[in-house]
Amino acid sequence: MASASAFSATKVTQPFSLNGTTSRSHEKHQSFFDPLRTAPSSSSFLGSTRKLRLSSASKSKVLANPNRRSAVVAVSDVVKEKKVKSTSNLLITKEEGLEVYEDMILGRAFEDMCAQMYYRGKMFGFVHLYNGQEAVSTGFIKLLKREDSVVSTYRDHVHALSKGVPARAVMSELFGKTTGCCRGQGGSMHMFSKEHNLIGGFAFIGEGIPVATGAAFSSKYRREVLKEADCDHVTLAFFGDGTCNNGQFFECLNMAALWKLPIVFVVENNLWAIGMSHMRATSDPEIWKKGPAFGMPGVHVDGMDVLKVREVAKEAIGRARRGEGPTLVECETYRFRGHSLADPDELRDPAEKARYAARDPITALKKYMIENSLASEAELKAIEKKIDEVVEEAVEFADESPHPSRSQLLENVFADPKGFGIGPDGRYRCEDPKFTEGTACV
Ligand SMILES: Cc1ncc(C[n+]2csc(CCOP(=O)(O)OP(=O)(O)O)c2C)c(N)n1
Ligand SMILES: [Mg+2]
Repeated sequence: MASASAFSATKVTQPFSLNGTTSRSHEKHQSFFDPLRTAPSSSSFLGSTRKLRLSSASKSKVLANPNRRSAVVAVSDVVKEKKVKSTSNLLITKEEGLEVYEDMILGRAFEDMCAQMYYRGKMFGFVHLYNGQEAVSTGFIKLLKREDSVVSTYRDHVHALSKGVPARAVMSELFGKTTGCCRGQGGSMHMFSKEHNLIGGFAFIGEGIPVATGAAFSSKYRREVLKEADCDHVTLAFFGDGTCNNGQFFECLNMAALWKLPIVFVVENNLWAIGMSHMRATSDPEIWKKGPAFGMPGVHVDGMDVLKVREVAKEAIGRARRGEGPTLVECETYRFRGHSLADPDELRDPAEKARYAARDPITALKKYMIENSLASEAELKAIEKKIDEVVEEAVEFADESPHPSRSQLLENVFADPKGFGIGPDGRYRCEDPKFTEGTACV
């Protein structure tokens, strides 16, 4: 059983393995980011660069410090403990497994359909697909309560689906129709649903992190200042590896740790920021290490394995809910398509793509479920068929829905009639002594 202190006792956490309690097909891919490794192997995360090597000086520093490993708490210990106490060796029940499988299939099928619809001219602007990363969205978001919040990026369709926004509302949004979750005004990069506490996709990288931090602050404020004792809402902030080089990331880690906010920072490290390799852009590519630097646990997890992601997510979300503060989780993942549908994806090494394709999180879960008699082929096929129908129906719904009226374009748009900052009297608004009172009417 994951104890309350499993993360909180740690100053530093360590890349971990789950000691064979999850999909055996992934065992050979464990020990990513092991600081004691010097030569990247073809199965490790570091395999994507041939340039990153520990210098012999830093290598001997690491090796000379025998406490380095014992000073850390590995999540494998949490899982081992769970294994001992539980009657089953499995990390998931049949019902949970089927739910997780369905959510990942929905994400994959939805995105594949988006690609088709985009190339048929049904969607406009940039469309960023999530194929390959499903274990992260599903592994985290399916553990949330409805009141919990999710903040996403421009790669946001699947986060919206995992949070329960209906496929038809997401597809309609992509088609720019009035029945979309933002009435067609947001499009691919700006999914939002107040009802589902999806606080937005954000086109600017890093823009969502302060919003998520604010949402987490509001939960804490409601509980501690407004005395809403049952307000234990948690916020998940999803963002990419490239985004971790932006200032907001560091500022928000600081505030979240300082105020012990109920938030989990979930880094989807897919190794690339458009065409920039993570290894070339970041002074220390092990992003999880930045958590302890701010006084919160940092965890690295195999983001191609939904069962491992779930175990880490349970612990991190539990910590946040118990008021123990934030966690930084780095999920090693990979996108199976180009950066966006406008990207011919010619930069990434085909061998790297093939390595990660072989670790497809959906195939891995399917294998695990069948090998452990959690589901039959037929049951999983039935889920795939059901989801195909959901996605087909979403397209039909979106296609038949009306476009917004032209007047909707001007809703919520504010402009000074004579130019930016110039009032109706032709004078600069800032010359008005009452300027600071603002001019907005609501
Ligand atoms: C503030 C800002 N700067 C630059 C960009 C252009 N841009 C779009 S996506 C991207 C890369 C982000 O990579 P990462 O955070 O790893 O996310 P991924 O696309 O891999 O999911 C950049 C630089 C932007 N959207 N916003
Ligand atoms: Mg990336």
